[in-house]
Amino acid sequence: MRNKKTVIVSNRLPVRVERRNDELHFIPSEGGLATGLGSIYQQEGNIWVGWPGFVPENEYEEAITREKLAELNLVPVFLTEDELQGYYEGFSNEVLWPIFHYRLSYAVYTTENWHTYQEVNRKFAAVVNQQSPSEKDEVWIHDYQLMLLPQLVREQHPDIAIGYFQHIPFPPDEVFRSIPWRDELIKGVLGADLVAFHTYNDSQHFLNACTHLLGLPIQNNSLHVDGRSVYAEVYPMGIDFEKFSALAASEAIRDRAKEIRNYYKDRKFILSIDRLDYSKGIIERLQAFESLLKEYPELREKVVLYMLVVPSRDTVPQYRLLRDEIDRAVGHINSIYGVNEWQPIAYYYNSFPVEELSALYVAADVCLVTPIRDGMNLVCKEYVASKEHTDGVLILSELAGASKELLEAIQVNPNSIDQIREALKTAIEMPMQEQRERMQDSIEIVKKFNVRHWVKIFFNRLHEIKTIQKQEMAR
Ligand code: GDG
Repeated sequence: MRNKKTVIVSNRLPVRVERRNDELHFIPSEGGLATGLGSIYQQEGNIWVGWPGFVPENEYEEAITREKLAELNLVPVFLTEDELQGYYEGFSNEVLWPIFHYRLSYAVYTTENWHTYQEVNRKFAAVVNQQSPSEKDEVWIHDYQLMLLPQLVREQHPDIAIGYFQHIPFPPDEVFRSIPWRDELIKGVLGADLVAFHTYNDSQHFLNACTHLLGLPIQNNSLHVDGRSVYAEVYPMGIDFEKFSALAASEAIRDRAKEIRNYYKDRKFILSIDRLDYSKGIIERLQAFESLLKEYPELREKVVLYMLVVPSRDTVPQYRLLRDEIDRAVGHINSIYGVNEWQPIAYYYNSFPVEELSALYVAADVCLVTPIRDGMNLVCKEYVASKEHTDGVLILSELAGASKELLEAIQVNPNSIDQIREALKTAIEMPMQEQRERMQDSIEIVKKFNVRHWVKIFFNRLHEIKTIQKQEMAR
């Protein structure tokens, strides 16, 4: 008898294909999701379905890619440039991303992009359905690019277990209502048996949207949809704690961290790392740093803000504008406050290897994580995991999902320049003993609720829900 098969689906595969000098390269992702789900999709019989990150130029490239990826249990969904434009950049990143991050005025509603989003979700469904899942199989769908997919799979396979995880926030229903196609989106998600979010508020917002928009009554945390119970629950994602902790403990990384600190002459080293995104609060963070230099002139030349911004979505106009705005703000602060010996901000618009990231975490006295909205935020957890042997203080936005877990961080409202400035002052002056005690509490949480734990409890619950549903049917 065939064993149960698990199918993971996400917009991107955990391996990306790159064409360099007419040769295809297969580059594994270091992301948390790839690590957490590695032990699942790499098991024989299981697969991961997603876009491989490039557009093949001909059938030969497509065939080679398919073959190579098959060896890794990966199944590609090939998309054309037009599909990527409409589904990913257009609908996902210009409608869902801004609305789900409470930025109503950033949304651009285009019917054509909505149609492409539907078509691409159908394309993903066709690939999943080709894997001929049977009743005892399970499908775990990830994130907002694939909100229609649970229902599209359900239509073909009424009895299989389907989970959906949303990595970004779910906004209050009156914000979600702004999207012209909101009903179709939640009906799509409701094809799943378990709909999961990082925080309680997100799950409640989703349930409220189902009630207020579709008239579905809520029973505790579940809804009755077409004779099935669908559960909306909370599973905060963790990181690969062991990886970051081991990197931080290694001699090479510790040496590199020392080198970084020496280069900045042992000044208080404040670290900021994000993807380029207006949800991350980068401008406000720069304003707060300037305010620190202005209000506390004695700190000038004693601190350095090391800001790494990783290029992202720079074909979307708002992202290009944000990049220019950051360039201007950094230039302004460095030119006003800098002296020969000292530049207040070391700014990089680049992507670094994870070893360099780890050295920065080890070197940093303060990690400043102040998103205006964030589903979870993994950077702050990676910082904590790198701090078993060195001191440091985490300043964390109360509007990041991680703030619900990391209660010992200095929490700030990310829109308050004053609060961020004062938090920086407190962090810089915090006694070592207090730093250690607070960090130890955070370390325990990040260590225990790591990414493997997250995967395990999600699947356990999905199986449990399937059993409950069967019992309900039998009644
Ligand atoms: C979405 C949600 C949620 C960053 N720079 C480099 C680099 N990174 C890595 C970090 C971290 C990841 O990227 C960023 O993760 P975040 O969680 O901070 O942010 P999003 O990309 O917006 O992710 C978010 C997440 O999904 C998971 O559910 O937490 O709320 O928005 O892991 O280390 N990695 C390397 N070089 C860099 O320069 N190698």
